[in-house]
Amino acid sequence: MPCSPFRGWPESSRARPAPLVASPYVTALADLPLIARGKVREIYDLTGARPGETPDASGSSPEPRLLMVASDRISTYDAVHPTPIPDKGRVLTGLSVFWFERTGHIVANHLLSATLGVPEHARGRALVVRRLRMLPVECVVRGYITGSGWRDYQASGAVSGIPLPAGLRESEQLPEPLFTPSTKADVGHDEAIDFERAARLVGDRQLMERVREASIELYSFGAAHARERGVILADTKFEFGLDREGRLSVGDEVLTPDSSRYWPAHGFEPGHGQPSFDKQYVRDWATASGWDKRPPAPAIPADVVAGTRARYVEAYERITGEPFEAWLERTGSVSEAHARGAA
Ligand code: Q0N
Repeated sequence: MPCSPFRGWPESSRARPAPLVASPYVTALADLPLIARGKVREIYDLTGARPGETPDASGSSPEPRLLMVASDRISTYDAVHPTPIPDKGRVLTGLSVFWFERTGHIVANHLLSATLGVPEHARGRALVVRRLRMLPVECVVRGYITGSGWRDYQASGAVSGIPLPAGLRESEQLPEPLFTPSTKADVGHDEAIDFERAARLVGDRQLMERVREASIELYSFGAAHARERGVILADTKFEFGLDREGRLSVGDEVLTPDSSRYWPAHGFEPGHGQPSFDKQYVRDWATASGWDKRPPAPAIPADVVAGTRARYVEAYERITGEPFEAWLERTGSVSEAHARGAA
């Protein structure tokens, strides 16, 4: 079978499974065709949901648009907990927009609007984005040696085929940021691949070189900004695609705590694993609870939910330098109670 260089462009909308966690903002979007569902986010098709614009005034077809919705679901150890973290989806969406708006000089992105076209009950947690033809690779950049990169280094002295100096300690900053792509696995874990294999998968080596360059620039920009605000951006993952004109664009979410490892700079110390800025409360509690880290993940107690929510809001405020309330106001966010039709 010939290997298609691109994913995305599903031929038609697929059958919709029931939501993993019943929540008003997810079920209220159920009339839109679902394009993709992740552990935490959903993407819906908005093409054809634009009244009076099909075809548009010029007679050309409207630009294909999607609605990307971030839920309040949280996963630890690859399992989604049944308890939501209030406002987590809005924090992540607000952070993504912060970075999209500041990195356009590095590479184009899929953001169209956080207000126009976003259903009222999803305001703050959803974005209207350009539909892209997604490249079939995950674009990971590592500034510090941790996680699977640390394991690969210990086993082979290299990460993603890139040899590294001997004697690095766990969590240590790397001499320079590394581009360490992986495959997009539909189920299970993504597989680390070297640059040459990523280039073959994408089918265009020059394009892959631009993807690597843009990825490293995005990481370096985000890491420098975060470091000035007391946060270490250890590593991050991007997804790229091509728009209708063939322009390279970054899609998905950018430099959020779900797509990145953020560590508090205070107390950073190489030689062991670092606490996660956002999820450490849940992980510490989960470990102490005796959960064996296999699905199903347990419900999270109220004090751990509150502490975790506060960390997400703190991450937003530290990185953006503005109150989280400002994001909610700018996007016309309504309370969940209001969205549910209560008082
Ligand atoms: C797309 N995925 C995988 C959210 C993240 N702009 C786009 N155009 C076409 N397709 C996609 C995007 C984007 N972003 C990306 N699936 C479709 C990542 N998803 C999984 C579900 O949660």
